[in-house]
Amino acid sequence: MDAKERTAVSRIKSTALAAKVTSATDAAAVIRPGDTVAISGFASAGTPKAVIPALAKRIHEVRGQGANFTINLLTGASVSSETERALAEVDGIALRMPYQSEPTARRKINEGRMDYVDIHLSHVAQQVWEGYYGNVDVAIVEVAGITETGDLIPAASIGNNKTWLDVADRIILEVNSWVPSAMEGMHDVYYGTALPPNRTPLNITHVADRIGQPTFRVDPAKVVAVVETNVADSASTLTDPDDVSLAIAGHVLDFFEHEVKAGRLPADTLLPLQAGIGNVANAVLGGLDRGGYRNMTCYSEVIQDSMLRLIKDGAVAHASATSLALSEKGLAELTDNIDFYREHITLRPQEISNHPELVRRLGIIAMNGMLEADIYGNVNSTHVMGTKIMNGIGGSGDFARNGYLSMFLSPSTAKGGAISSIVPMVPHVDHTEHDVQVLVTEQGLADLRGLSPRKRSRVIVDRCAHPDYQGLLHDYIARAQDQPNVGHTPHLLGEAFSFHERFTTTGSMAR
Ligand code: 0RQ
Repeated sequence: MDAKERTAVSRIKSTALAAKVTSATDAAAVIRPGDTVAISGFASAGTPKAVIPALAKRIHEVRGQGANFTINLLTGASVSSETERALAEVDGIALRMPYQSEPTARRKINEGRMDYVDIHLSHVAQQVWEGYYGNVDVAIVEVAGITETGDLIPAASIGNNKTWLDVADRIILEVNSWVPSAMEGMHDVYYGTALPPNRTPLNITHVADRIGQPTFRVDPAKVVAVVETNVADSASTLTDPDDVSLAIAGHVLDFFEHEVKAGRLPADTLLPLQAGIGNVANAVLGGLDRGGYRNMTCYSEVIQDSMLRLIKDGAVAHASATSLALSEKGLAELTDNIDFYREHITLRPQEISNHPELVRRLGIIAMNGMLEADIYGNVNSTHVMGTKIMNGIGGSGDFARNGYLSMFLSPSTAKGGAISSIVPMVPHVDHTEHDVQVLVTEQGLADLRGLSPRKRSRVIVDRCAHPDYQGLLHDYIARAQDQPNVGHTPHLLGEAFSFHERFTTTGSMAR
């Protein structure tokens, strides 16, 4: 098929780019050992489907011949597990940035076999433009189509794609005809971001405001290959809310009612919501229709299934994010009703969806997950026992630091009750006590606003710690406060981490 024939039958309407259609294997061949490769993908949506598996195969073959072949991999956030695993299994990644959640990659990072740089998602574009990661050699970006003039219609996530297309030397496009073409128009790609000292204000004062254009620009001269695919995004897995997540959601909803009564949140609409990814966040959002709220908004980085239902019911008027991280059921709901959802959803580059200026201006209610919090409100979201990375900070810091309300949610225990999520001192700090206003577990909600450290410690243990651990924690607080030269934030520094050691030696912190 020549380029002209192809534009008639495929989603590639530009003859110049249709002439560059090739196989995934040939496209992968343009990637060289040592290259920095920036790919599309944010949560489960928009990861390139064909070229990375072909690259992993090539790396495996090259390894078999005794040569080394690694790349540095930059993404939006986590990408589909299959993709991350394919490269990690062949030891193909030398450096990874910024967020991952795939077990093989996680193991290699924790074994010291893969470098990992964990940064705020809103920082990625700026740091790459500034050259912190060196030259970006190749970008592989999934799109939904190419227009006659050569502009690119984004797929189900935007992430850092605009930046990758701007900065990469060589570009591979994957045109995925599985993405509903009616998604066109849902995206708002902003081209005005500049580096200091030339940065100007972002003109978004309401969640639905648009400041950009629906497509990406690309320099056709940089496009070295175009690959056609027809593959579904891997679906996010969601389980039905369990008793713990429902209890957490219940405390959050009671708190919202309380804040409305106190005149600190608008009665009908609250303020724009941001919720992390996962079952707890999904349960909290899913429970919101209980409150009778109408025309709420959401300014977040991912849209999960529960958001679609809230939009359909009229509880949410508009949701802005950078990715549609939906389950199989959610994907079907979206694609079956895409004309409706296009009017209520805006997808933006992640430096805009997570922008501190906008999070502060819009007055976001930020709700994120955590591994553990300490008795003063410092939060560890990323490092188990202070050393082993779980996923990464993701966008949680972008929202928590700048939100109108900053909430962290978690079950009160992990590993079947063997670990307390409330500890004397977190062994790794992602969110400091200054950025954490509310902690919630299934046990209750601790409102830390306006409280001194000593008062915070009592409220956190009384409201959020599991009863099995309350005695131990109160004992710690009492002994810490009962020292000479006790200080503003009492601690028994020699003992603070034995809470964790107790777990490693006995198998349970409760024993
Ligand atoms: O591991 O499944 O092997 O048992 O951590 O814990 O309770 O299922 O909760 O899925 O919401 O994840 C902080 C990791 C929570 C997540 C974190 C173990 C636990 C389980 C997961 P198993 P849960 P979640 C938007 C915002 C940072 C990024 C962020 C996260 C596993 O919320 O990555 O917020 N946050 N992004 O057993 C040892 C503890 C533990 C523990 C839990 N105290 N000690 N293990 N676990 N607590 C999203 C994006 O940016 C894309």
